[in-house]
Amino acid sequence: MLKPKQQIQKWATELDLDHVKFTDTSLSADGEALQRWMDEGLHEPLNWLNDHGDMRWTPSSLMPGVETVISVRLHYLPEDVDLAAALKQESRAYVSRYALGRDYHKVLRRRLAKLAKQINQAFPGTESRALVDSAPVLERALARKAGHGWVGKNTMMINPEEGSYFFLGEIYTTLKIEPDTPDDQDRCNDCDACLKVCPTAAFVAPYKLETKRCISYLTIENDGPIPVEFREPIGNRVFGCDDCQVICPFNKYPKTAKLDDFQPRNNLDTAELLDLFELSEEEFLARTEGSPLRRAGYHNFLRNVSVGLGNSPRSDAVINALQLRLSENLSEMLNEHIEWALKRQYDPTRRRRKLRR
Ligand code: B12
Ligand code: SF4
Ligand code: SF4
Repeated sequence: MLKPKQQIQKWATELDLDHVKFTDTSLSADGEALQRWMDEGLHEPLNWLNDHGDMRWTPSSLMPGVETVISVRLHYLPEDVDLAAALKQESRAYVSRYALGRDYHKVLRRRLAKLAKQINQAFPGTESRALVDSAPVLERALARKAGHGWVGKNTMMINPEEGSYFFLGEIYTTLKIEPDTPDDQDRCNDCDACLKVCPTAAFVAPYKLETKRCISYLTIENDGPIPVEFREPIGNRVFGCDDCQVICPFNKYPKTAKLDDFQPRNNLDTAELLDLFELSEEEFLARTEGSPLRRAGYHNFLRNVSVGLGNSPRSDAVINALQLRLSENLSEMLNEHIEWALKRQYDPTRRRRKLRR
């Protein structure tokens, strides 16, 4: 049999995971950085980030006896999908490139659970647990220590050769394995392209993101109205945002997804805003089966598309569709976004605006 590290890497390759690396569990400096970020309130309104005390940066609080963290990278960018071009077609909906195919939680969790089981069986007396976004884990800090790359000014984990379009996942194990060497040299140097491109000015400083301004938060996690100041800058982004990755020079030739699961489904890469806005709840559920878009929920999704329509070129078809939805009176929150969009459609002087700090 191969040595444990090589054996685990072999199994991971058989499971189509892109890269697997190993680290120990000491994260105290990162814990302090996270605490400072939260002390400044930059995590709000995601208050659950602060729910588990030091568990997020102390793996042994989550799983007693853990010796090694196996950090896994899974690339998701579909081949042949356009990036910046889709944002310029204002009648089209832009769905973040990670969300065009199947929900990564399922895709990655299934593979990690299988890998954890293989480890448990091959090394009796050890315990291994698969984690994907489901537990309080500091994924990027672990990935950096394990040698996947560095955390850029856009706060993304970036690999110098393969870019940043990947998900992270982990296995905590009581099996002791020699840690890999970090390769976390900061290669951002004097570049600040990501900080400048952000449509909602979400970076308070390099390496520091203010959650409540990020379009990813505003269109996915946010369960209430989208503050008016962000609606124009959101443009046609109806689910998530990729701008601070698309502009990054390390994503010029990014590694793309091996797995078919991440290929666009139900034409989400080419959908028109109007088509999405006209979906009934049943059609929305059918069209987003197994997709991360389900996470937003029907009403919040229509809220996002209303904002997109308010920013799209003036058209009678758009105005009619907005008026029809308004007459359905689905919710006060949605009505207010539709009224905003109608006002924008009727305003001949409107422009696309980017926020600045
Ligand atoms: C909360 C969250 C968000 C929030 C806040 C984002 C943020 N920048 O923190 C929102 C909703 C805005 C968000 C957006 C997105 N997210 Co998100 N998100 C998370 C989540 C659940 C927690 C992140 C977290 O703890 N943030 C707090 C900050 C402070 O911690 P951190 O980013 O890990 O930074 C650490 C290091 O940078 C380091 N550090 C920073 N400064 C310093 C200074 C010193 C001195 C030291 C020693 C260390 C240090 O310490 C920090 C704490 O350890 C993770 C999953 C997870 N459990 O980790 C996914 C995760 C980070 N998200 C991910 C993705 C894909 C996205 C989006 C691209 C989705 C999209 N397309 O719309 C955007 C990207 C926006 C962006 N530029 O970050 C991926 C990132 C993969 C990658 N290549 O980096 C993750 C890892 C999910 C996954 N399993 O793959 N996300
Ligand atoms: S994902 Fe978009 S909104 Fe969020 S920080 Fe990056 S560029 Fe800004
Ligand atoms: S765009 Fe420039 S500053 Fe931002 S993460 Fe990439 S290299 Fe770093």
